[in-house]
Amino acid sequence: MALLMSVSEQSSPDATPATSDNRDTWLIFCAVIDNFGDIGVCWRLARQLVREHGQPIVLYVDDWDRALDFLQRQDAHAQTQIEEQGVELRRWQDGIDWPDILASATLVLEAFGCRLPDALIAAMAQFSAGRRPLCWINLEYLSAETWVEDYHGQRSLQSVTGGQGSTSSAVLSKTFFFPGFTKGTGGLLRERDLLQTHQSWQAEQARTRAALIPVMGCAADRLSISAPGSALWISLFAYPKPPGNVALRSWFAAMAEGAGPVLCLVPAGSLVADVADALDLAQIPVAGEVFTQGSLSVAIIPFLSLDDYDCLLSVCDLNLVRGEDSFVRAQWAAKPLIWHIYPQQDDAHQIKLEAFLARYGEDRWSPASADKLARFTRFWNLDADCRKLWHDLRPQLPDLTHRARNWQQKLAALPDLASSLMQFYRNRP
Ligand code: TRH
Repeated sequence: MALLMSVSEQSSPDATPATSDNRDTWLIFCAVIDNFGDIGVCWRLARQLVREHGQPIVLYVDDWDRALDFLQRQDAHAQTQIEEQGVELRRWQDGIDWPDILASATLVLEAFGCRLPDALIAAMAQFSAGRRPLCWINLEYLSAETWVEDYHGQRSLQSVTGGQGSTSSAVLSKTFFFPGFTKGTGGLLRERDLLQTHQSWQAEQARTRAALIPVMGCAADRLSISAPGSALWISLFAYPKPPGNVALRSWFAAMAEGAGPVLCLVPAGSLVADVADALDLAQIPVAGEVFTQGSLSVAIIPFLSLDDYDCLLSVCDLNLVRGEDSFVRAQWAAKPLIWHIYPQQDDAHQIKLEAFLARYGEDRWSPASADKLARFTRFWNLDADCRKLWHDLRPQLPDLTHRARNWQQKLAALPDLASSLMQFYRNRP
């Protein structure tokens, strides 16, 4: 249960959704590959489209159980559809009557190239024949690479027949929609009041931290032992690196031997086994447990709701994030971040990582801090020894906080992804 006021629950005069036409439903398709990134992005987008644009959304999810876990809706595992915060979530399964579903839809969005069923594509062709075609979008993964601008908004034409027994055929056009960091892309997911919410959380940081402590499920006195107020707060969300996570072990050692107290907050998940190994614990810890070694306290906390996680990012002095969605959220929180990129075959992710580091460091007003951040990030991703690099990086955190704030402001000047999609839809041919 979220204790803190959520990003989108805060009242704002702009928050009233526009009136909508119920025949104008958008269908979003999400295949959960692994982890929570795919459902995280799809859910966040769906929720924002409903709340801020009054856009009716049906979100189809192939891994129903994982989606419900993510949404903390354990009550709904036996159902095949639920309504959550105005979004209609449905189990994506065989046997769906697609022509019937399409009768009220005007846009189909496949997230991250998830393959749509042939029966649905055939129904889209049938539906589109001789009338205004359905808008078909493939939402791509986020990348800071420069080619993204060239490919954003490109279309691919697909000739499709109307399916079993039908002779009608239609040319469907699929548009590739890229999130991104520049004007020539679709932008990043950002709720209307997100920055204002961060501002208020950060304006009263001590109070916000105090309010978070019960949500984190750890005894307050265990967290306070490391000098409340002066301890560096760090959130840690990263991919496990078995066997023997070298980067994590060396970084923990550096923080333990450092002069200033550090509180490292680790949401429960697959990384906890690596944490146990790095701290030489006899057992894998559970949420609520806190371990102290020298200057370092490591607290295992529950996997938070999306909004509480935003709050945590907001009041930490450094955030270690991963994948796509937590990585973007940390940028909106305007605190220094270390990104653990989702590893790809043939090390393709290294190019993406460098592309981001180049953009994030391109503001050269303080090259030393950017270089130290980039070095630590590279070592973190390569699972190399980070001990010395941490001692170099820690004094740079105030400077990196200014940089993070500048970066947030730069990104905030761009349209957000949901608004870009709405704009694209309105202007479609
Ligand atoms: O879970 P991820 O590793 O997801 C990845 C990436 O999206 C990757 O690009 C994709 O290919 C792969 O999945 C399949 O990391 P990500 O993207 O940060 O998603 C985690 C989600 O979990 C995000 O929406 C934030 C949310 N979250 C919480 O709600 N509470 C928490 O306590 C934490 C740590 C995360």
